[in-house]
Amino acid sequence: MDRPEFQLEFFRPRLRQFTAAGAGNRSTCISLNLPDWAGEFGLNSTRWNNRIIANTYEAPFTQSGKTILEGHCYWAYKACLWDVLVQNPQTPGWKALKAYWSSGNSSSLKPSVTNAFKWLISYAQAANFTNCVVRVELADSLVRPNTNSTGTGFSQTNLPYKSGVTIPGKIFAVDYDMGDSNVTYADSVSEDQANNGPNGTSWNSGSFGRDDGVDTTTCTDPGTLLKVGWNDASEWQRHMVTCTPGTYDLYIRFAGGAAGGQLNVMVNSNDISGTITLHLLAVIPLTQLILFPV
Ligand SMILES: [Ca+2]
Ligand SMILES: [Ca+2]
Repeated sequence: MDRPEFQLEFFRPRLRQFTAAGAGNRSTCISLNLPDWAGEFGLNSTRWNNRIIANTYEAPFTQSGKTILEGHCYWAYKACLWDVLVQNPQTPGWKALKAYWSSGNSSSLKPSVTNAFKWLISYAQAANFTNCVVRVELADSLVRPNTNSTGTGFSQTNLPYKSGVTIPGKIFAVDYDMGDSNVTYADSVSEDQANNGPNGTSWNSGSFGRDDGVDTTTCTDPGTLLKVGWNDASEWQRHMVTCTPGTYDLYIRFAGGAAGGQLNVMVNSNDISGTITLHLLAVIPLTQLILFPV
C-alpha cells in the first residue's frame, strides 16, 4: 500500500453522495479540490489486483491540468471470504445461526440459548489468527510491481509460496508459486473480467483458499488445509523446490471424479514423464485419495 488508508477511505463515502458509485470520482475530486483521494477495490483475483494497481493507482494521469496519483484502499483485511488477506473459517454452529437468521427466524431453526452462546464463542475462537488462512499470495499481488527492470515483477517471474520446500519430501499441490497467471499457473478462468468484482465469473471454483485463478478448496488430507481441484485440460501449476540433482521416485497423490485424467510432470520446462494416465479402478469420490507410483 503506498499511502495511509484511513484518511483516504474517509473521503470515499462523501464522494459517493455526489457521483454514481464507481463513476466520475476523479473529476468530482478535482472539482471539490479535495487534498487527497483514493479508489477502493477488492474481491477479485491476484492477477486482477496487481494489474489494477499498476495501470490505475500507480500510473499518474493528468486531468484539468493537474497530475493525479491515486491512492488505493483494499477492502476487508479479515473475513469469512476467501478473497481477503486473512480468512477465518465458518464453523458449523455459525452456519446454523446464519441459516436461522436468513430464514426469517424460523422457529424450527431457532437454537437454544445454550447453543447460540456456544456457537458464537466457537466462531470467535475460530477467528483467532492461528486458526485462519493467511493469503500471502494476495499480499504479494498488492505490493509487488507488475513489471520492473530486473524482471522480478509479478507478471514476470514466480516466487516461492513457502520457503524451504525440498525434495526428498512432500510438495503439496496448493503450495504452487506466487505470481501472475501463465507465469506460475495456467487456469481457464483466472479473474473476473466481466464485472470487475465478485458478481461475475468465479476465478476460484472452490471458493476457499488461495485467491489466484487456480481452483482450491478445503481438504482433510494430512499436512495441508487445502487442495487443488477442477483441473481442466492444459492447466498447470509451478512449484519451486530445492533439491540435490539425482534420481528420485515420484508418487502422485490425487483424486478424480471420473477415470481418464492425465498429467505431465515437467522439470525446468522439460517434460520428464510423458503423458501419465491416472487410472482409477472405479469412479472415486472427490474426498478419497490414492497413491499412484510413476
Ligand atoms: Ca479458475
Ligand atoms: Ca482450474
